[in-house]
Amino acid sequence: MKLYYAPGACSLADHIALHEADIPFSLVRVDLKTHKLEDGRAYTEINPKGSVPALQFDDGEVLTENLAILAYIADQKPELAPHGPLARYRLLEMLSYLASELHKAFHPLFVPRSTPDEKKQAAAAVEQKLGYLADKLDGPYLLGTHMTVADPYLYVMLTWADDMKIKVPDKLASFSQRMAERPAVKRALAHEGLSG
Ligand SMILES: N[C@@H](CCC(=O)N[C@@H](CS)C(=O)NCC(=O)O)C(=O)O
Repeated sequence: MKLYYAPGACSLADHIALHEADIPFSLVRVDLKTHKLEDGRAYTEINPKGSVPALQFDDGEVLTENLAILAYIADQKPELAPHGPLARYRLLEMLSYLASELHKAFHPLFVPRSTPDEKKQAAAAVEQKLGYLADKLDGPYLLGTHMTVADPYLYVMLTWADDMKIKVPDKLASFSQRMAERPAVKRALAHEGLSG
């Protein structure tokens, strides 16, 4: 299995989750400026959408979208999914919020052509959504007492917020520190050249 990634991008969530699940995989780095792989091939041959992550199975089949890849990983390792009634739907609910609300809200902050006003509005939207998640956090992890595949996704976006000097609620700053202590997070950061 191969994970197509770019250092520090949202694909870091899938990278961490694969380590947490102890699933064997190899990494293929994508240059998001040129959409090329290190061997010069066009990444769009793998994922026509051009975005990371993409997970390629040994038979060549490719799965894209954070929500789908993280849900797939949770299905391989039930410890990384929530438990209890509606658990599967609670996981999808959270992954959907992270992907379509929080991740999307960051978008103007990554686009060079965004105006300062657009960036300011985007930062305010990110803060509002982080506030919602902080209010909802009722335990060490997003969906309760144990880590699920939703947590690395939030963790990655908190690293972006930090880099962009967006105010992170205290509860989420503590969450981020808790995540950073996990061996799987340390391993993934080291593999992406991001530690230290
Ligand atoms: N809908 C996709 C979005 C993924 C996405 O936005 N990836 C960013 C990096 S965090 C990317 O690859 N941007 C470059 C591009 O789309 O060309 C998902 O949830 O997986």
